[in-house]
This record gives sequence, structure tokens and C-alpha cells, in this order.
Amino acid sequence: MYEYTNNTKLRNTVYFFALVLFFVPTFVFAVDTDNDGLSDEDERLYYTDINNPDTDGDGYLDGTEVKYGYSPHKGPGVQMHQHDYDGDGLGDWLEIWFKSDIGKSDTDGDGKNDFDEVMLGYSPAEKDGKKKFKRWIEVDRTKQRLHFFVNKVKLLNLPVSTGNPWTETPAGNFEVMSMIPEKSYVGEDYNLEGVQWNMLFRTGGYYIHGTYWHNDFGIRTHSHGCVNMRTEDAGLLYNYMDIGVPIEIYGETPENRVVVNN
Ligand SMILES: [Ca+2]
Ligand SMILES: [Ca+2]
Ligand SMILES: [Ca+2]
Ligand SMILES: [Ca+2]
Repeated sequence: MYEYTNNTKLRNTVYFFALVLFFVPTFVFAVDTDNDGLSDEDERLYYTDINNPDTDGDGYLDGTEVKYGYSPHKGPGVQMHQHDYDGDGLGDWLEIWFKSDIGKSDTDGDGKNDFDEVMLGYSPAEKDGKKKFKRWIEVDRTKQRLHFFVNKVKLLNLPVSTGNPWTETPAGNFEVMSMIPEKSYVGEDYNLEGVQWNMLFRTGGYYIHGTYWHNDFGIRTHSHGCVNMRTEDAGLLYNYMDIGVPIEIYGETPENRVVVNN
């Protein structure tokens, strides 16, 4: 009996040390030279100084800034998504989300910029040339905004003018059916030439397109059913668009045309 108990104790002791050996390396190898809450390994990921606990000198530790979503490079009060360390168009928060390198504008070295790859649905970190991320457009009639999503993240949030209450932009699920760089729109009371960046989403002439004849975007409805955007915004979207990208249109057309801020 005595022997049995002793063996059990010994076995438990062995288990205990086995567990310790299993977990300890995690702590041992997570070296944090400047003791700022960000391991040396993570400092390399964020391009911060492993020997300076407050890389940007804003009074907040690198580890604290990263933990709460602030940029350890610019502060105080600048959030990770508002800073673009390598200036490639993809903010630092998005670089982490898409697993690309905060300090390289072409992470996978395939000659294509990280931001361009993400906008087109490719992984900026993998060189395989396959479309990886799901992309879609949402148009909110209530707020008169257009959102472009890639891999569940909103990459663009732009003001638009949808159809007036008597010629509403239809709500529902559509997709980009055709893309025309420049066309004319002619109707009973309008004749608009040289309209750029036209993306058809419903037969019967419903397009998302650039607009040069008013500046009501995000403020009030204006169109005969199309989604009007600033020409430069439409150009940006068009540049990364493909036939078949889903478009969801929702919300209520403002009764008096004007957006009520909520
Ligand atoms: Ca550190
Ligand atoms: Ca800091
Ligand atoms: Ca970047
Ligand atoms: Ca690339």
C-alpha cells in the first residue's frame, strides 16, 4: 500500500514536470527585451524598436498601443487602421488582417502592390495568383453611401446619390453585369454625354456611375434610378471591379430626398 502511494506520488510529480516543460517554453521564448508588453518577435512584426518601450514617444507603451488598436508609430490617439507604415495604401490594421507585411508594399514579391491585390481579391501574402477573398458592394439608400467589402472588411465607404423617391433605385440583390468606361445617358428631360465608369447592375439601364453634373453625394437623392458617385470615386471602384461581383441594395429612399443623420 505504501509503495503504491509512493508510486502514485512519483507519477504525479512526473506529470507535473512534464506539464511545466510543455508550457514553460512559451514564456521562455516570448522574450520582451524592453519590457513593454510586446514580445521581440511581435516588435519585428510591427516594425517597432525592441529596445524602446515607447517607439513613437507618445507616452504609451508599444504593447498597450497594439493591444488597444492604436498605432505604436504615430500618436497619441492615432489608431492602427489610420496609419499606413509603408504607404502602400493598405493601413496597418488591414495588413495584419490580410497577413501581409506592415513594412513592405509588395509582401509576396510578385510585382503587385498589397493594396491592389486585396482590392482585387488576391492574397497579398501568397504568390499563387488565385482569387482568395470574397468581395461585394453594398448600397445603403437610407444613408446614401456605398460600401465595398473584401473578406468581411469594409475597404471603401463612399457617398452616393441614388434614385429620387419617384424614380427609386431598386432594392435587392444584384451583381455587376457589364462595365463600360464611358457612355451617354439620354432621356426625355436629360442628355448626359461622356459619363465615366459605368457598372450595370440591372437590365433596364440601372448603373453605378461617375457623375459630373451635381454634388449631392451622401446628402440627397438625385437620379432616375442609377447610383451616382463622384467621378474619381467611381473610377477607383471601377479600377478594381469584375463582372459578377455581388451588389446588395438596401435601406429606404429618404422621403424628402434629404438624408437624415442618425
Ligand atoms: Ca518589447
Ligand atoms: Ca507609444
Ligand atoms: Ca501598408
Ligand atoms: Ca504582391
